[in-house]
Amino acid sequence: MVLGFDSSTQSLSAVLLGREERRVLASVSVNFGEELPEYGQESGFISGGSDGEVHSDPMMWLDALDRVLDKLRDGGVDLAQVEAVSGSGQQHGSVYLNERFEEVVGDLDEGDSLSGQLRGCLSRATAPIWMDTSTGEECAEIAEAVGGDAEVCRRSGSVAIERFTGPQIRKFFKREPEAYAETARIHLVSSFLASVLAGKSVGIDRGDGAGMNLMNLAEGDWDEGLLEATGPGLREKLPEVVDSGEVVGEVGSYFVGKYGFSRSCRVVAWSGDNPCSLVGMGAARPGKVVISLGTSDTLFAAMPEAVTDPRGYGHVFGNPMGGFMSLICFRNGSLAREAVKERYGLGWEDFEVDGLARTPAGNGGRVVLPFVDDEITPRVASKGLVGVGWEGEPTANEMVRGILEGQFLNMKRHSDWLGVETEEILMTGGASENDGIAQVAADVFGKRVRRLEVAGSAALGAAVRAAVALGDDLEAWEAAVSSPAAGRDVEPRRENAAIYAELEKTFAEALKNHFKLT
Ligand code: XUL
Repeated sequence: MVLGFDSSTQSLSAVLLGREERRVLASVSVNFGEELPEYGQESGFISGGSDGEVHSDPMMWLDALDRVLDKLRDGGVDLAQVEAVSGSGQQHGSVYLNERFEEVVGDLDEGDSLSGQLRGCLSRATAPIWMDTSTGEECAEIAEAVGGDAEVCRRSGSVAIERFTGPQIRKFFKREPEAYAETARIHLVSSFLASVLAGKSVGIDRGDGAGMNLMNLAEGDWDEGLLEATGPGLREKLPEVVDSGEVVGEVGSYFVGKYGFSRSCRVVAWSGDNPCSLVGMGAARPGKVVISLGTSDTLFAAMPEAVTDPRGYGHVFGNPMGGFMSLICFRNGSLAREAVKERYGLGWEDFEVDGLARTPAGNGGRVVLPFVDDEITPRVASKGLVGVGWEGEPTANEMVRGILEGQFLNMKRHSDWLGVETEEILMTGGASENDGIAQVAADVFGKRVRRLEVAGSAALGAAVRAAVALGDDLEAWEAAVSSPAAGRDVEPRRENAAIYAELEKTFAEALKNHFKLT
């Protein structure tokens, strides 16, 4: 058996996979807001931060880890049978530890809780997480120090980004220099929890490490120039960079004594949630592009080479199975689709194939710039929904088609740098259930769209990574845990190929004419 954890923004989950059965045997979860109300972090973070600051209490994650293991053990799982554990963490979040950490984590007393023993090891009481946007100034300083944003992107895989760990570390160093000086170790959420499990400080993997603006993507190690631009003495404070598949240790005695793990149970490096999801969705080999339709939409795909987005919007992380992966976020996702639905008094059936059939594919060569709200890909301030090519206002039906075509044309345009031929699209998230939405995506990309129903793909991916680290076959696991929903594939309509090839140019032109692009 192998165990995969997922420490996400709102909960900590675990999924247990049977290596012989090749299936999920158990899964449990602890929701921070509901089950640890004493932290007062209803959605997993401390509310009311000023100037875009969003932090969480790392002790809450530790209490959740104890609880998740309690639930597994009390649910009858024989944890002694677990041969390897790995995990996934919300990306970018960082935990700051003093010099006591190494000693305390190596000698945890099973009679006490994790948080009770590790609280005194924090050199910063709270952990900035990925929702934090408070480091604009530090991003500019880091970019300036190494020669501009394009250079930060060339080195690290992303331009300097507010939520990324490097700018967050720099802000801490500037605001609290004494506490920074007392910090002996800075961990990511992923490597922090892996360290607790292993009973010693372990490395940061290349998947999650790439989300820090500190790792040189091509070299797969900390980048001297970025380290220097970020904070003094930073190299000594960071753990080493390790392969995502590396066995970083065996579970510590706390977990053996308290939960019954075997002493030989291996801890495989944890990674970020997006890298783990890539594995959990069966897209770890180049050729599949995952589009997740949620509040925001995201597109991610495995990439063989360390190419970066020439426009600086997308990110490149390490692929836990080797090579690289892209992650591109589109802020205007379901919220924008819902805004159209509400504004025009429509129902989701109007977005279905029948509803879309009221208008011709390509809206007669007219496009909608689909930014109801400010967008990050491309980085533009919203001007509301802009219909380009209409004499008057688009009708409700035209707007439905327009926003969907606009969103997928925008995704296609801004994922044109991945350097890998798309074989098929794996779609997930609430809106992917809608056949009309899937059809527009298939037509715009000219590729088959397959629907994935993978709840908890990050924990699943982490567990699969643990199994692969033990020598299991990745393809066999992918086939077992992440097969697309049968009978729900959507094929691109060949008759529309020329229309969309033309519309892509119209869209790019409209973008350029209406917005000042960076
Ligand atoms: C990715 C990002 C989020 C977090 C939390 O860059 O910020 O997806 O990983 O899920």
